[in-house]
Amino acid sequence: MTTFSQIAALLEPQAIELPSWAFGNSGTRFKVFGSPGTARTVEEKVADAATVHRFTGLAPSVALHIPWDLVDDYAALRRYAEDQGVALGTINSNTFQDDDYKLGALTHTDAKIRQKAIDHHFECIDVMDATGSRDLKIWLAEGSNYPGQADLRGRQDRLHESLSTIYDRLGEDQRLVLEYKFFEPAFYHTDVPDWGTSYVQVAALGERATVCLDTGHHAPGTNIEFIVMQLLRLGKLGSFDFNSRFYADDDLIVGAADPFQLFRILFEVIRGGGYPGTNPDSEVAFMLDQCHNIEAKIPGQIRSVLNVQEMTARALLVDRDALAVAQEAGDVLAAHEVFMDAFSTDVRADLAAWREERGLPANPMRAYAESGHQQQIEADRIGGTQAGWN
Ligand code: LRH
Ligand code: MN
Repeated sequence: MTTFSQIAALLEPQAIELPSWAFGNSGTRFKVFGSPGTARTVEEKVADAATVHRFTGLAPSVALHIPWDLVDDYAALRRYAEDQGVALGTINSNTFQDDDYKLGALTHTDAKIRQKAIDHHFECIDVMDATGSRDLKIWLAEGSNYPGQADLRGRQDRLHESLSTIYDRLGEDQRLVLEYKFFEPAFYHTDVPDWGTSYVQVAALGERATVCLDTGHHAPGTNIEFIVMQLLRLGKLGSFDFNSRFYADDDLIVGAADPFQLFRILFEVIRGGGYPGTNPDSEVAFMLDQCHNIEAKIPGQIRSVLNVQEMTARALLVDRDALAVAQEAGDVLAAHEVFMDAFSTDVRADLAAWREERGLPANPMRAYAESGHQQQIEADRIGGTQAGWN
């Protein structure tokens, strides 16, 4: 059995990017609840992300969503973030809230609409130039609601044409990550519904085009860790959007709904060379993509990165040699036992000590609750409009 002390150093380079929009209000079509102390500006969202990093040491960057995080001076925002102790990360485009995109954006039959959507991505790349971001993340809401409504083949061809135009605008140190989702807001077909379609589209673009895997974007029962294995094997796993769900794209705290699934995913990340602690050359980005509809947002993000760290530690505890021996021998139960021994190992006390050794609070959730920070921002952030999906 691998011991915690044998894997402790492998936890050092873990970095989980936070989504700016997790610090604003989000909800469902039924209700978006506000809550005291919620960020009102991009700067306050960045400051909240920095607070999570201060208490965990796990979240050195924050992703932006355009235009939700529109500012006049991205170079100034970059300096502000650095002063707060974080970097600006993935730039997320948005072609899902404009009336012109009702029937599509990059796939639209009208070349003028496609060009408008392409121009939006050019603007996002300009933002990346100012923020120093590497990744342009594209999630497309595009699809149809009724059979016959759309020419599925024609849309794929137009999508390739549009993505090629965007890809050609990227700088040499910049990447495009294409996120797939099997449904919603389209309910009959989605133009990028699964890993295979995303892979086919990005493989046709070039080296710096990869796939984004959002853990909430699969049909129930999908073996997500198998997809992780395959995309790593193909060298096309660009990034994760971590969250968890019981039913659909619930965007709940990662590991909350199914901690064992998170463990299995992280095991395949490690086995496939996607974890920087065991493969320093890994280029996989780890991001959260969540909405804290009813719970406080900063502690929600703290809990989330701690869940990823905890399941990473457990996955690193898998005795790979013993596992390989049992697998090679076809010893089904022995192999499963080796795997489950690691998952069943409580690493919380070891992680608490690991944090203290690094000047971090042993229990970041308790430390945040006792810090008075939440009360402070609730007192300070009076007036103005709380941030949201607009
Ligand atoms: C789409 C998605 C995408 C983001 C949005 C906030 O469901 O996962 O990654 O743009 O959530
Ligand atoms: Mn996502």
